[in-house]
Amino acid sequence: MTTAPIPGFPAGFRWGVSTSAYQIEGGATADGRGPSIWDTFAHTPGRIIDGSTGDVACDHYHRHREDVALLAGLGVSAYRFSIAWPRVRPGGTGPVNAAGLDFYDRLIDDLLAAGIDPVATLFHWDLPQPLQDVGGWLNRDTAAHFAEYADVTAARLGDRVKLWITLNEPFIHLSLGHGTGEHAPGQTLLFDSFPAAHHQLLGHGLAVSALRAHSTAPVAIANNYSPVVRHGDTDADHAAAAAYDALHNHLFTDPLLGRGYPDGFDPGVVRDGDLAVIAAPLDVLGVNYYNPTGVRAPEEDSPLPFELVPLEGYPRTAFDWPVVPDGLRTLLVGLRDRYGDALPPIQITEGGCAFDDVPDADGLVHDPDRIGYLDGHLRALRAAIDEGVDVTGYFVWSLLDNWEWAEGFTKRFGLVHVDFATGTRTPKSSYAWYRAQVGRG
Ligand code: PNW
Repeated sequence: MTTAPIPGFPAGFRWGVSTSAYQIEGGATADGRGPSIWDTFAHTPGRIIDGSTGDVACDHYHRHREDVALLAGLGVSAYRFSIAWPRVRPGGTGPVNAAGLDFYDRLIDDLLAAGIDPVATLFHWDLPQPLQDVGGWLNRDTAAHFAEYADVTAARLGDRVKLWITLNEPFIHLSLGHGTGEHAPGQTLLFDSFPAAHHQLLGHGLAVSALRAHSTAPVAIANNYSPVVRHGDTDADHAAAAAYDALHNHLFTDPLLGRGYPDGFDPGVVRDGDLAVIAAPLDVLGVNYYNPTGVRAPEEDSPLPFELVPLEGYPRTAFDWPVVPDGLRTLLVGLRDRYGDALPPIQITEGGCAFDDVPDADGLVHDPDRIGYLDGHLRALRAAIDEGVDVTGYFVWSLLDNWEWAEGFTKRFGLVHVDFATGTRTPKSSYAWYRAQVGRG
């Protein structure tokens, strides 16, 4: 499948790709890195579908020059990666590990030499295990430790990072990590997990000040959003859809944009002054979008105030996620309508899909479904921009096939195929397609 580049994106629009530390780096014990909650979780039998770990992953820690060359060949103007807190401060508190910062220092210099803006996420779910041992994000102290880590990181890298992202998808870290347990740290607290929402947000707000003390680069947070598709029309269905919408789409964004927590969702651990810290002005809102969510009223004995239902009638990815490009447009228009002037400019910090990509006899990897996915979502994004939503960038998840959390190596999201036995990288046909889209032919 070939489709022509989609015209009409604003001048200076930022085209990028995203990755995260634990999913690509490997080098789990290299140069003083300590364990994170994901090392612990992945090494616990039964947690990861294929029994794999991120010990080696894409071995990006040792192959980052090759990966920067792939980025340069792709022609993107920005690369979003994450910094591993357990490399920078392995104990979570205590001594800083200079060798950990050295790695990101080199990566950033290599990116700048290739003309690529470094976009750095500080927390993509890899909490240092010693902090989990004293309660993790359920412990208010973790917010202060996160700000200390932001401070030392920005002091070293803040002169060259072009956009900071504090947290990646605090809702997914809350819900899958602390609510239902499919992700690290594997807690199943359901609504009792809410202190971990507040403490992530507090950590974000404290980190914003730390970043601004060392860096003039703009500051963002990357939230996951999923437009709600209500099933059924009873009062109970309407209430369930509203509850899920508040949880997934408003719980983090309302306090960030100065509205406090949604009604009925107070985390119970908010102290005087916290909401002002959390509402520190943001320069950019990062939006990660994969799919909408179908919701209806729960069964009577359900512990949750909603039931999630699969959306029928759409193509599906290898993750079984429905492909609904227009959901991106409705999401963006909905954010603009809800938050109005309080909404900062948006960058789409993740979008992408998993398919079962395999090299053919000639070693080429054809992924027409991914091209179709990206083409559809970029057209929906254009439509949202045409409707007046201020969107200034788009990042594909992901540069590389990588270690997809609880799915291990079984879900391939990359524009570049990775042979996990050898580490060999092979650009897929979507890589050439995206290069044309970003304007490098
Ligand atoms: C995001 N869900 O995670 C993450 O930011 C990436 O690290 C990840 O690889 C990517 O999306 C693909 O999964 C999500 O269940 C994990 O709705 C789960 C969900 C959404 C996003």
